Amino acid sequence: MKATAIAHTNIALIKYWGKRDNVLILPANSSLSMTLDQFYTETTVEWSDSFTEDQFSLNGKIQSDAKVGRFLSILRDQFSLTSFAHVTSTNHVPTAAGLASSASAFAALALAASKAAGRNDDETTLSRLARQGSGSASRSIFGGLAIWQKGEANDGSDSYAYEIPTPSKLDLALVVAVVDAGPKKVDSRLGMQTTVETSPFFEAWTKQATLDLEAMQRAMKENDFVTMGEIAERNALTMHATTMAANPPFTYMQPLSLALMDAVRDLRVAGIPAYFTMDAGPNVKVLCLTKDAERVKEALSVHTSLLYICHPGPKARVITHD
Ligand code: 2P0
Repeated sequence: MKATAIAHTNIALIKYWGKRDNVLILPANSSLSMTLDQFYTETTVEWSDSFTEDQFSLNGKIQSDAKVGRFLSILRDQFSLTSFAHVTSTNHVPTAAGLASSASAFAALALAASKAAGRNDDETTLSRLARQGSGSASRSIFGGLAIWQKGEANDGSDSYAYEIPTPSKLDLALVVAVVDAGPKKVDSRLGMQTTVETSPFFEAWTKQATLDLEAMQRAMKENDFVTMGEIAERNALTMHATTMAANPPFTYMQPLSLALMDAVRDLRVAGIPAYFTMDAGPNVKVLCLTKDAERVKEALSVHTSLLYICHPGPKARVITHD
């Protein structure tokens, strides 16, 4: 009753920002992401009747984590188990780079827990499960590019991710520029909830994100990188605009984030197609073509030395099991 799985982080090009159901973790809008080859979580789960409580250790230290505890209860319920679990996770991300992600964590945990329970859940089921740990984890079950469809049902049955083909003629890269390795000032779960409840821009955001996703899929089919980049960049800024109008207002941007965005705009003036995106933290991620990735990295190195060139990565997978 023991299994180890790996899942990679993902970065959304069309963002998930706001829930329509906080308990089942159902999003207000569908999202689209790239799974990254460079950063992943490796997790071992053991279910045993001899355990007297759940236990979770991360990078060698026992943790008390409410989200993991809640998720293990959900898994126990859905797997019809009565035993407790011991969970051991390691984040394979550069030390203190602020890139550890709940997406890779809950995707690896869902897969390892399922396999350790002797199940052979398909990817749709795993994505639906991972979603209940953290929304973005639904996408990390898949490699390459994935869409998390918001679904319509109130029970979450149709809210899961699926893989879509990468544009056939484009060799995509994402350069991650680390701005601040410290903990987030506003946790993403709280940040999106404050936005849903108070931001007058929230409704406009969900409408625009839906249009952006359609336009993004069209651009991808047409291998139109410039349009893809323009949509991703505007989608990220639209998401960040909602936070500035929330009550209390907040932003994830720091001065260095803005400097990096300017550097990306300068690259475009110099003829390099590069477009930024940002999540619930100050790091800036730059979508570009692989042939331009070193040039992008060099341009950003004026502002930060912590830079990583990533490519579309593999799907979540089991590496060992009993
Ligand atoms: C995303 N983010 O689409 C967006 C963009 C952050 C900004 O998914 O509450 O940690 O666990 O479902 O998945 C971060 O939110 O939130 C996130 P929960 P999660 O990648």
